[in-house]
Formats: sequence, structure tokens, C-alpha cells
Amino acid sequence: MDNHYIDPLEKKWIVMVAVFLLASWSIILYYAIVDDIHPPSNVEVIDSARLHLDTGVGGGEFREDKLGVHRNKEGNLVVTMVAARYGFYPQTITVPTKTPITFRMASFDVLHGVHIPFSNMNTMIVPGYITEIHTEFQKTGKYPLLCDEFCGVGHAAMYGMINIVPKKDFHLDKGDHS
Ligand SMILES: [Cu+2]
Repeated sequence: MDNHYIDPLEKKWIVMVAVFLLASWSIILYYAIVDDIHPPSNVEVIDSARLHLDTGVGGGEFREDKLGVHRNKEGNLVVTMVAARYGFYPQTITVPTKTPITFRMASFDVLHGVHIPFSNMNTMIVPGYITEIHTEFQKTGKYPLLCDEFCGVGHAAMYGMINIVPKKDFHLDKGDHS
């Protein structure tokens, strides 16, 4: 038997594995392009233990009274949220459809994730970093905001709500600030 002999059964498996790999890569590539799914590119550090304070890295952006939906200086919608065991703060947010929205999120304690079903929003919230996501919602409705990184015993109960309303019906609440 020469050294280049490959058993027919083994050949079959080589082909099957190659086909499977190509299929998986194609599916990933397809959804990356069609659904605009990509790894978050924002790298911005923050001191997770000082989120409630004005001092230190971050300078109070994630202070409790500053959380929620607001407009930045340029007039764009920004949602500032904190993820902490076991919840998202604020718990419920209301945003309009067909409007570019920037989410800025920080973890108060451990690694969390955020996933909104039927949207391209799915990312980790790593302690020490600010997670920034740019998205635009097309459909109205109420969706859960789920934590998809196991963060402790209360993980399964960690969720918020996002209420997406038609653009014309959207107004910033009195509680929100600009
Ligand atoms: Cu969690």
C-alpha cells in the first residue's frame, strides 16, 4: 500500500466536512451581509465601579438620573442604559421607528449581553467598556431586551422592554432629558 492511499470512507468524510464548513461559512456570510450583523467596533473604556459618580473615566454619563432616551447635541437619539445583575436600567424604553438610534450601555458588575429579537441588536456588555450600537428599527411593537450572557442565578429573569412606536407618535417623556 503506498503512502497516498486514502480509504474511500475517509474520502467521503473529508468531502462531508468540507461541504459542512463551506455551508456554515456561507450562512454566516449571508446573514452578515443581509442583516448587517457584525462585531461591535467601539472601544471605549469606563470604570464600572464608578458608574454612579461624576468623577473618573466616563464622567457621570451613566449616572442614574441620566439614563434613558435623550437627544445629544447633534439632535440624534441616544439610549443610555446600565446592565446590572439582574436587570436593565431603565427597565422600559420607548423609541421611534425609522430613526437612527445610538445605544450606549455599560455593565455595573459582570459580563452581560443584550439581544433584541427580530433586530440586528445582539452584543456583549463587558465590564470596563462602553458598548455602543447604532441601529434603526423598522417595525413597531413591544419586544423584550434579553440578557444573553449567563451572569448568575438571576440570569433567566434579566430582561427589559423596548417599545417601538411609529415615528410620528414619538415624543420624549418629561422624565427624559435632552
Ligand atoms: Cu445578565
